[in-house]
Amino acid sequence: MNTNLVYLSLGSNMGDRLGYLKQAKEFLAETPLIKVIGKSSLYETDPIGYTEQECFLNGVLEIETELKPNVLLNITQDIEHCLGRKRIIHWGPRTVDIDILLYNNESISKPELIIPHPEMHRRRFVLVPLMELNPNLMIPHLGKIKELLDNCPDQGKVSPVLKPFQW
Ligand code: PH2
Ligand code: MG
Ligand code: MG
Repeated sequence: MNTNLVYLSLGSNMGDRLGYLKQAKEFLAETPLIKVIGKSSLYETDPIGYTEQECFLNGVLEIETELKPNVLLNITQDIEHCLGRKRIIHWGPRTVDIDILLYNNESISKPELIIPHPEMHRRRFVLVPLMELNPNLMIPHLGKIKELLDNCPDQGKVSPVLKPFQW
């Protein structure tokens, strides 16, 4: 079977944020046909978009998978649901959010799934952990990760969390 290299962005800003992120990572690692091969540090980040909400913990995982993008999307949504996510406010507070950032070098544009993630270049809480994992990454249509970070309009706080609180 051919494996695919995928980057996932995870975030939480409700309740036991670290616990939710750890559980989400474990669920992914236990899923057949998914292998977690890299994890960034976790970062404490200012909320972007809808700002009347608590700060987030954010991180990025690198996985290898034989799953097709739509199957992977269903799995990430099942995990969000299992961990108690309710969709109330668009871009609002959540126990855990798992977004597919990149799937190999592919571009996908379907109503339910757009890859590369259409907001990723506007979000330091995505670019900083992604760059930590792979500083030479080239993102389809968007270019080099380092240049995206240098030109990113978002100046919100993205600060690494202390070691004992890592996932
Ligand atoms: N997710 C959002 C909206 N805003 N802000 C931060 N800091 N981190 C997030 O994960 C986040 C956000 C929608 O998915
Ligand atoms: Mg999101
Ligand atoms: Mg999402």
